Amino acid sequence: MSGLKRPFPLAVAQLGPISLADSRAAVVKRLIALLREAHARGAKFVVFPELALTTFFPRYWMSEEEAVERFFERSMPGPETKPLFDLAAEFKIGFYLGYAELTPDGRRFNTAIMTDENAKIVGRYRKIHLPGHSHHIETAPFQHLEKKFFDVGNEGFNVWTTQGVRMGMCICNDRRWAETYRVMALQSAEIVVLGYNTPSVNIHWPEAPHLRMSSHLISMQGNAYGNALWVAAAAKCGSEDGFHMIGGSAIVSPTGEITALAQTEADELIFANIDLAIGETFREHVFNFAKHRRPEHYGLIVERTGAGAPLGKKPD
Ligand code: ING
Repeated sequence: MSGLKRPFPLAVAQLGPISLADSRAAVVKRLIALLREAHARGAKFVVFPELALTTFFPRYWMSEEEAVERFFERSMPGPETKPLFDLAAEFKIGFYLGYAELTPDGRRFNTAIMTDENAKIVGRYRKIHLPGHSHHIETAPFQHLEKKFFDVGNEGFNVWTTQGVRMGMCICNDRRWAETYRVMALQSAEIVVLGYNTPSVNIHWPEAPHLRMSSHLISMQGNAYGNALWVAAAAKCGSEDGFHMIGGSAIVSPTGEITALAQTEADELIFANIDLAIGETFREHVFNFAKHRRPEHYGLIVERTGAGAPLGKKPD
């Protein structure tokens, strides 16, 4: 008799580099190979990376029009991605897929969708925390132009129930912000799934490369623990036309422990038959929000955007 009380077989499909020269069709073939491996492992859900269909194009200066032309999807699924949806439906596997979304009325989002076991889209998330800048930084070895190419997500952080699991989504930089997880945990999320593209080099100050990996992992470990969540994160990584991004795809437990971690910077599937009952235990005791939280003292979190003056309450 397995010790797992509420098992859910979960896979994270890490992608190695995608070059500017790679077609969407070639990338979808790689996604399908990873989906087949997930199926062989018995997974019920697979997490693919952020902007999983193309190279991480926000590193390049170009006009919004050129970016839209070359890197955005007008429909999901589209002709190139339909084979992935069809095979997922055959395998009865749900998935998270990140891509650049062009809406019919011309808005641009860094988006992820979640499908159920019949490849029906049940959730959509548009990235809220857009890092980087919108102007050209002459001195930088590459750009990080998410604020130029994408609008801020307009649909908030949501949680959907799929295959009996309450699952939320976020994207990349969102994983560094405590609010991301708390808003979903307050909607009773059990798992947060996300994709990311994280450059190894910091263009703003000479940050030691190892810190890119540690901040990536502690952001998820700390917030998984603090919100009694499973967190599953899929990297697109390795050197894309000479621009390196970290790997470190991981499945993180509500205990804060890393349950599975990628070993390479290439296409690689990691897998864990996670026990959702672990989160239930932490939500019952340590992080029983209803019992222990005191929102009357948290006002600044939503009243202020940037840091301001201390409240300086005088003892009466
Ligand atoms: N990439 C990076 C990320 O948040 C970054 C950008 C790296 C911001 C490190 C701050 C520190 O992982 C994306 N795409 O958000």
